[in-house]
Amino acid sequence: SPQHAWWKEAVVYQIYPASFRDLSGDGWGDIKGITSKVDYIKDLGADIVWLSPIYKSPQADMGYDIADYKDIDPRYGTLIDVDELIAELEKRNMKLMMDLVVNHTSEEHAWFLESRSSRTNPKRDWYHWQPAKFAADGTRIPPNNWSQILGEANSAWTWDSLTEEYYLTLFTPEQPDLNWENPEVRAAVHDVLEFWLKRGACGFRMDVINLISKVPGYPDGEVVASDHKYQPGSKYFANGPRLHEFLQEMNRKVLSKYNAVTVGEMPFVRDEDEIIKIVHPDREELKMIFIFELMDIDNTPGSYRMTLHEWQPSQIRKSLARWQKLMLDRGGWNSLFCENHDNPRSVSRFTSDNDQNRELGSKLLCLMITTLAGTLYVYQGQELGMRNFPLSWEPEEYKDIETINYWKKMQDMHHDDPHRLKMARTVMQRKSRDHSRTPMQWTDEAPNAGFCDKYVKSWMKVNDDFTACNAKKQTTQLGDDQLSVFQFWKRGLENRKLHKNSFVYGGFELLGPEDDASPVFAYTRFDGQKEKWVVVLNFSGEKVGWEIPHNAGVEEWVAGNYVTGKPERDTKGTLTLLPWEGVLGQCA
Ligand code: TEU
Repeated sequence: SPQHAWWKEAVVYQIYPASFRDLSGDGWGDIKGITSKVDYIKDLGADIVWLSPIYKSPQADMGYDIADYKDIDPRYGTLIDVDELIAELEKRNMKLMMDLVVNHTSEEHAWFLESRSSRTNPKRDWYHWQPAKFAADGTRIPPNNWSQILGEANSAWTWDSLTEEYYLTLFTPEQPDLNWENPEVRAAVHDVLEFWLKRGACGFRMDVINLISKVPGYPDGEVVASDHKYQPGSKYFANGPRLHEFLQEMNRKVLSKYNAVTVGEMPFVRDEDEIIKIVHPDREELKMIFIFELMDIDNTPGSYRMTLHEWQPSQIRKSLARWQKLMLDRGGWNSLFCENHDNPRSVSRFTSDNDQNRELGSKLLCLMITTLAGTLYVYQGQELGMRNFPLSWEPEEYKDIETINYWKKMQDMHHDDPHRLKMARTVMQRKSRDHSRTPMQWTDEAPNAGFCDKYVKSWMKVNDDFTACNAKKQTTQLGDDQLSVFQFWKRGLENRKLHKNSFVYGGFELLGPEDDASPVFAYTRFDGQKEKWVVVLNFSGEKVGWEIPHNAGVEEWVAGNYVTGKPERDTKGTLTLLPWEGVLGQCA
């Protein structure tokens, strides 16, 4: 069984600072607001707080465009506020994880301003500059056909009219990609790492860290989206030839000295061997990564997020079971998440979020994630069962650049086709990143649900359901008859820690069924011969029978999302699962 480490048992709570808690009264969340809620996070059972970026930034992509890695954006506070937050966390035996965004900077970063100032500037080569190409008719065209990740209709290259060259901007034109081939760039990044580790951060979530090495020559991407001028080029900019070398260098030069916790965000990669290389401890690259298989379940293959795609509940089972086994068998380490700031709410996406099912669905996902092997990540509001906002919200309520680009593109293409525009609204309601970015619902106070003062206009509208779903209600509700989603999470995390040798480190076996049509995800978790658990999850809104395997040996069903206490159910024969039901059983 895997070697024990504090960060493997730790629960990470992700905060989206703009939407967590505003104390300064400007309608934006801030660091002091976060510090004021540390007890809430501790009470839930989290050990590490990961902050999405709070650095100085023009906020073209909500802080994922950094203008100064060593300073804090005034709307969030100051470095002193961060020191205070770290101190308050440490008092409670908790730690701070920073978001490191070093595949690109903001176009307003001093490095880029210098790089752009002239072709001969010493920092010219810190970014990816390329001369224009010319079409047959003589018009200027970008160096290749890659599309922007957050604006698929556009080229990933931005023209600089001053120095008359293109520079690479994979996400948006405001986020120029750093050129990691240049050793000075890498040294500058190492210096940033050192700065935050010295200040007391325990480590980093590394934004799109698998994009830092690009295939030399920038080859054209294959044509997959024929209705687009530009194409996804991820084959040539994800997991490029020098990725392992760059990761090992970071580890050797800085991270290892602090035993830093690292989690690499790695979209696009699917190759098992490649992934194991990155997380295998012997290779000293990263401690763990975010794999996107589950997150891409409803994307059209080969496309980015703003698409719909039919999927089956059995895909959840297959994907998770595969990675559970693989990491355990091959000595890697999983990170567990089903929600973050780039995705719709998990209850809306993977289960059913209507008033009748919202709690069941949230608890079903909680039961799943708290009983799997790996380091667990919870995204703010997930512990309350926060859900997507409704279709009726006007397009103006969406604030994210990706959604804005998408809606603009759809209006350009289909302005005379109401049906297509309606479809686009549906895609936005189901897939947009905005859904996870609405303000935290702390109380039932209109109109801002305790996120900010009621006389202040919050930067983003609060989801309409805050009277039914808020932290105050869920943390104070004591009824014997019902556990709130928050309380269910709290118990789940307690049980996970109490039995960490099974749930965090233990073995995993899938308990059937094998057929694609079955929505049941059932598995055992065990600590050698010492203890064994059975988890059965129904990912459908229908009643479904599940044959308890005769060798499963369930002695008692000890928890479930329908009841507070122990579900009174047979331990042999057929288990009839109710819609969205999940149960946890203990074996003899
Ligand atoms: O996200 C990378 C990213 O955009 C992926 O979600 C990717 O688009 C998806 O897998 C494709 O289907 C990170 C940050 O989390 C995000 O907020 C930033 O906008 C982005 O990088 C740029 O920094």
